[in-house]
Amino acid sequence: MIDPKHPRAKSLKTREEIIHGVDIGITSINGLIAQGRGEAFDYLLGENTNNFAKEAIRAAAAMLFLAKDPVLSVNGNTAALVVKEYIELSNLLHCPIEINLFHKTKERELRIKSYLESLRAKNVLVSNSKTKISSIASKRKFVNPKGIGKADVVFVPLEDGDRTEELIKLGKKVITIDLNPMSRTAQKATITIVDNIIRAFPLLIKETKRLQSFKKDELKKFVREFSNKKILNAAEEKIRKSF
Ligand code: PTJ
Repeated sequence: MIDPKHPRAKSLKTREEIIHGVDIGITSINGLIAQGRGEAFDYLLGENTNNFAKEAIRAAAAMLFLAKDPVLSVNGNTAALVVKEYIELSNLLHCPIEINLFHKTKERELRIKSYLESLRAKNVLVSNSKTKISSIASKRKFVNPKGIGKADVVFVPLEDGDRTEELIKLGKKVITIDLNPMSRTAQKATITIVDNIIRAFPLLIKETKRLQSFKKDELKKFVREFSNKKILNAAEEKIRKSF
């Protein structure tokens, strides 16, 4: 039991959630290392949602609304940390959640599927061994034709790899949440929310609800005026100033 008065209570609770994910077989043991990497960047970013993240969240919500076939990609860490948020966003956007794993086993994939469905996720897709994006080096290449295969916008949080670059080459738009503004995914994505997913995802949902009543032209303006380069520079500047 974590004492709520502990100065690092939130961070300790998040660690427990990842450990629980490993215990119930939805999170890879490698997820512990990824979490540690994220924590280090969070520390340097001040452990709060900076303005550059808020700006990216607004553009991301607008882009998701404008998408024809959006899809939310989930892995072992995101399933452990923000499963309810995934389900809420997928319901708001009427879009699928697709399980896409780096340390892929069919067993873990199916366990994540059952976990999501036990929490009433309506549309959960798994990879299909016959459909692949050959240019992706890892097992992340296997996708579902009804999800990532046909999507125009893919939400790909918490991953540092070559998938984003390849999805972009295929003409898809990628939205990520990543505490490391220098990760390959952060650098190549269309929109990078540099923040902890446990803070950013609830804000993304709030913003998605707020933008529901906005006209298409207004949403397009948010996307058009967004510069990911500017956001990444601001995040790197914040990190440099923390020393
Ligand atoms: O479940 P799998 O098999 O797909 O594996 C998932 C992990 C996360 C283990 C796998 O994708 C991996 O090894 O990821 P990386 O290469 O460590 O990249 C994770 C990225 O997410 C890094 O850039 C971290 O800084 C970042 N990150 C970690 N925790 C958080 C985070 N970003 C936002 N919020 C976090 N809580």
